[in-house]
Amino acid sequence: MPSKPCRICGDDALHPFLDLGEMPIANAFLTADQLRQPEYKFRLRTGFCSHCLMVQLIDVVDPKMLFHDHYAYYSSISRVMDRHFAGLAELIGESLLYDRELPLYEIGSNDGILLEKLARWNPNAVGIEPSTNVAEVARNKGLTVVGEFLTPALANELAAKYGRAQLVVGGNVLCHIPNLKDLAKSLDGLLDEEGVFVFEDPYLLEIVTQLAYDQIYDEHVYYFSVSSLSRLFESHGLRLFRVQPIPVHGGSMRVFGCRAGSRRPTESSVGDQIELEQENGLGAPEAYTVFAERVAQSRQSLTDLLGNLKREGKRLIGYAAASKATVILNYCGIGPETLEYVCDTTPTKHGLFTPGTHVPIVPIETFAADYPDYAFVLAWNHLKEIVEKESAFASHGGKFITHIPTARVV
Ligand code: DWN
Repeated sequence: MPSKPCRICGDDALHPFLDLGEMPIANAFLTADQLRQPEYKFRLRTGFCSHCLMVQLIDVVDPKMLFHDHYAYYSSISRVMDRHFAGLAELIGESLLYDRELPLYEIGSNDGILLEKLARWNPNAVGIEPSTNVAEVARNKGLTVVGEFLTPALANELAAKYGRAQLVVGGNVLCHIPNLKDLAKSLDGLLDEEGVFVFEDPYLLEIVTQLAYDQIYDEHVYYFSVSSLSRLFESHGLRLFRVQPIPVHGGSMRVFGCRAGSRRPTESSVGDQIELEQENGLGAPEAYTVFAERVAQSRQSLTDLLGNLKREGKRLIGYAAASKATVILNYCGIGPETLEYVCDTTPTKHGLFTPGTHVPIVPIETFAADYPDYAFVLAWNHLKEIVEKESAFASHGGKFITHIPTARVV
């Protein structure tokens, strides 16, 4: 299958390195009626641009098919994420905000998990969220949310209405935006002269090291390194001045940026991280070829483990109908013949089926009512939180399975 030019720099040296096959939309959970209809699928494959170093999806799904009035992911589901965003709001409030009159904007504010904490520091906190169902949850908390995709035109409108921002923030949003040139223009329209932006996204070096291939799906168009991001921002008159690795979502990077001409000095963390990425080979295609080979081995280890347990007559279920679950189940060919069900805390997912593989999704109470032998944690990034809160499962002799980096019983 031919590759495509780089979405960032237009170079035609995009090296395809991983093909996870035909994939449904990760969050397109199905009703019983929809099981009989054909599902939208696209080829899930990634490429690396050796010119601008950006790792990206080769085929991109129209964002309007992903973020709409029934978006399945509500950010407030995890206690760990709630604590994480409380920490981010505190850091922002204590060290980055500099003028109570100037607004701040959160891109992709979802159900308001971060925005409500930021609003305690600055009453002029405005969310921008195109998935209208989750935006409504945030509005019901009394928050101001604009229910649209951020575009340069909207950025100018917002700056005219609320003022230019001392801060623009996005938690797990930047990598979801296919047109990053427009995003840079939007930042230019929104940011005050000394304004700061902060983004957190899954970090490429962690994805590669931990074999977190299930971070790769339709919503995540890019897999950032500090090297690729700093080049991108520099080409648009912006500059990273600090980076900070953070543990959430299996290993993410928090980046802090400003206008290129801002008085803020660039801190050593930026150069140090770029050096570390070079040492780990992220600037050359070979690292990605090796990654793809290890991903195939990881799949084998998982299908072997689950197959052996089934042959021993064990009862297996999936835990958490995360977006990542769609990737794992489809790429590894795991369906209802292996997993009795997937349990999940999100009420709107109950009664639906996993995209592509059609495993029924049930409430967590179903799991607790009749414990299986093994629970395969499909949101491995929440493994610690899940194991801690499900201690009764272990007391009943139940065991958890994880597949990152290779499959094992924990
Ligand atoms: O970037 C994104 C991240 C931040 O969130 C989005 N593209 C979409 C989403 O990805 P995800 O669905 O893989 O997110 P999580 O947070 O890894 O998984 C969430 C799912 O896990 C929800 O359906 C709820 C479920 N869950 C559960 O059932 N019990 C989660 C936890 C923590 C639990 O204890």
